[in-house]
Amino acid sequence: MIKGMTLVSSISSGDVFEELSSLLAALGFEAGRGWSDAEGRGAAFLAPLGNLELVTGRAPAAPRLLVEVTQLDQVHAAVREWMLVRVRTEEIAEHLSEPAATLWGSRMFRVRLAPELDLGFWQSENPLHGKPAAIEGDLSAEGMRFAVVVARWNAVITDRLLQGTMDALLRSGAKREAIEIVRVPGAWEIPSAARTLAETKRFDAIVTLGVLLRGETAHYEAIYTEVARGIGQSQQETGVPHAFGVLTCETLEQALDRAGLKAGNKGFEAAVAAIEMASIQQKIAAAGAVAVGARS
Ligand code: DLZ
Repeated sequence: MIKGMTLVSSISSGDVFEELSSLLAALGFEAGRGWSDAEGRGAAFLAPLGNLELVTGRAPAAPRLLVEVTQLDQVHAAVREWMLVRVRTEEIAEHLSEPAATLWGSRMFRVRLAPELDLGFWQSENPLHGKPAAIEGDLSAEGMRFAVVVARWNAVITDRLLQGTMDALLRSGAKREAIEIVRVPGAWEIPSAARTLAETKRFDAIVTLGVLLRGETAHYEAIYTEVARGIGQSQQETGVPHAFGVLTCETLEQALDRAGLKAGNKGFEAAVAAIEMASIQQKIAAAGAVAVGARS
């Protein structure tokens, strides 16, 4: 039932208000609905998560305003860069501390924007801190390697699927040189090429693209079943995620619709699934490493 919380901070001067607003915007906070009237103004910044922490018995070991982040050192560098244009280099240490270990298994740095306004940025040392119980994949392909196996049969469609796949991979942060494209004669050949690629262990995921048209394909059911089985088997036996982008359509028109015309681009969708599965694999491996570390 609780949807979110708002910590209202009174800012001493318009200048500090501007400075803090600029810093939060520069760090990527989504702007919320602000307000302004004859007596003052407010600026809202939305965060996906918030906690209310009560402390008693001793003074809080952290600033009142704490922002949890995922890449503390990069955030520190961004704050430092932001500050460099506002504060003389020799004064930076007064306003920005170095990231340091906290008493609660995290690292934190402080930003002082005004005598009464300290901000803390922190990151837990536990990579699973604050994560929901479920492991979910991210959609960032940064640093990942992909192989795309694409059938030449019905190339007018499969080329469009390939375009969709490349679009998704590149827009999600994959490097062009981290994507290998392998063209095979038809859908029948996809499983064996996918398997050979997967066995090299050079790829985080494989995307398979092809089109089987019922009207044009003798033994359509038998071929389709074998292609699907082969891709699935390669995925299961090699442990490398294989995204299934093999269309099975009644007509060319239907296939065109699924390759970017009316019903999305299944090549794009397959690539997104490949990225998500590669990320899930990494997270499962990381969770396993943390669990082993905790036991030893
Ligand atoms: C032979 C054939 C036929 C009839 N139809 C298709 C099709 O609709 N989609 C496709 O990707 N490939 C087709 N092929 C080619 C086979 O997949 C395979 O490449 C050849 O039989 C050679 O092994």
